Amino acid sequence: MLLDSYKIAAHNDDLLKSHSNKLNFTLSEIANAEAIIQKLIDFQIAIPSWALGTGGTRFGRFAGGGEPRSLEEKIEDVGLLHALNNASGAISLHIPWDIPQNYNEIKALAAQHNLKFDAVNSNTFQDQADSKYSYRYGSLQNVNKAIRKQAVDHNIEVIKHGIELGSDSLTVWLADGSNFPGQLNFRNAYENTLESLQEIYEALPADWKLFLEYKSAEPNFYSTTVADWGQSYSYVQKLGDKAKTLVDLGHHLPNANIEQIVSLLLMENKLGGFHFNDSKYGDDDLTAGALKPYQLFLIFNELVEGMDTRGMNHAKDLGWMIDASHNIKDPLEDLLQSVEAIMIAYAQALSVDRKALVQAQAENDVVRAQEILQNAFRTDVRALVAEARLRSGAALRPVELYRQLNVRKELIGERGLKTMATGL
Ligand code: AOS
Ligand code: ZN
Ligand code: ZN
Ligand code: ZN
Repeated sequence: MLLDSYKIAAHNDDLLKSHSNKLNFTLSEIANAEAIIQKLIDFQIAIPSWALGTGGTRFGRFAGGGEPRSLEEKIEDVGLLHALNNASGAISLHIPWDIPQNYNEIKALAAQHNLKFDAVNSNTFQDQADSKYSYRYGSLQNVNKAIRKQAVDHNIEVIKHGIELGSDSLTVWLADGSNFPGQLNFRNAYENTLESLQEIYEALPADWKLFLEYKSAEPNFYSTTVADWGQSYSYVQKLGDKAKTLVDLGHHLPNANIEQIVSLLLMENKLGGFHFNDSKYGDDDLTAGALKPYQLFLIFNELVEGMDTRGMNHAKDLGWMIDASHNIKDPLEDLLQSVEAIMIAYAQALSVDRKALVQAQAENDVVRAQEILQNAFRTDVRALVAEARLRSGAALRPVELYRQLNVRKELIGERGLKTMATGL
């Protein structure tokens, strides 16, 4: 299904008056509001192909209706999101869940929806039907060289798909680790992983990046071979300039200071990008900003400060992606909410009175520093985010319009009630 731009315009017309009132008030509150709106228009967040279907847990999965059944339908779903918010202009594929059959057709379909291909993801955490060896005891870390080679070859295969589609980064997330003390020799596991990553790194085109994601636990519960930012940093440091660390917000031990990690990685020029989501306990993959919006704001505060200091391009120099999916909400509504929360945090961070903050820090004025940050966090910037959408032809209220247009019902009509997206 394609969204009629006329319907978006009609929706905006209906809301225009109340929007203008809010916007005018916000403009009077925030000094650099115009610059913020422009940055929001440019900002895009990639949608992971695996978030378009209802996620499950190890206990079960409750599929929603009208889920995409093919790569083509996943692209159409992201196209819908992008039409509604003009901020989801890229899709991230996971191989082999999303193997393209015909590159030209897939590229043409994506172009029709104004979508680019973000990072391609490899999968060595599941055994594939046609693979010779099992990853039961790990992939890039495996004690068996032949198994490591199979995993390396898969990653190189993924890079090739990415090249065909015009992607320019590979995200590697490893489930590798151990479940019991004594199962692994940590040093050997590290060295094997490093050697395998080096082989993958050598296959990267010159203008590509390799993102190495870390995760504290799950599916292994005693050790993970790339368990935290320091371990990822140690690998990417050895690999070379094209290798960077990827921060998934749900992959930390409880109460980790993620904003400080982000600041340090950025300073070291080793921050690759993000998998945004929210969590209370672990890798919960809940909607971004659903639980800890202040943390999300503080992360963006470090990003804006660090990127501006380094003269980086906010829209292009990091990989912005969502990695969220769970088994309750309509996935498309959930993704619209995540994008909105990320844009709000970004806009708030852009509105921080940075000069005043620098001064407060220099004077050790702790109270003032907190006032400055919380003032930005508590100022309602939703009208700026909505204005960015309005100016780029998207909807003032994406979730509301999605419901008004009965998009899910239409999708169920097209695809059926009992569909199951490929993925987890
Ligand atoms: C897994 O926990 C990671 O977040 C990865 O990014 C993974 O590839 C993705 O979530 C799909 O399972
Ligand atoms: Zn992730
Ligand atoms: Zn995860
Ligand atoms: Zn996650």
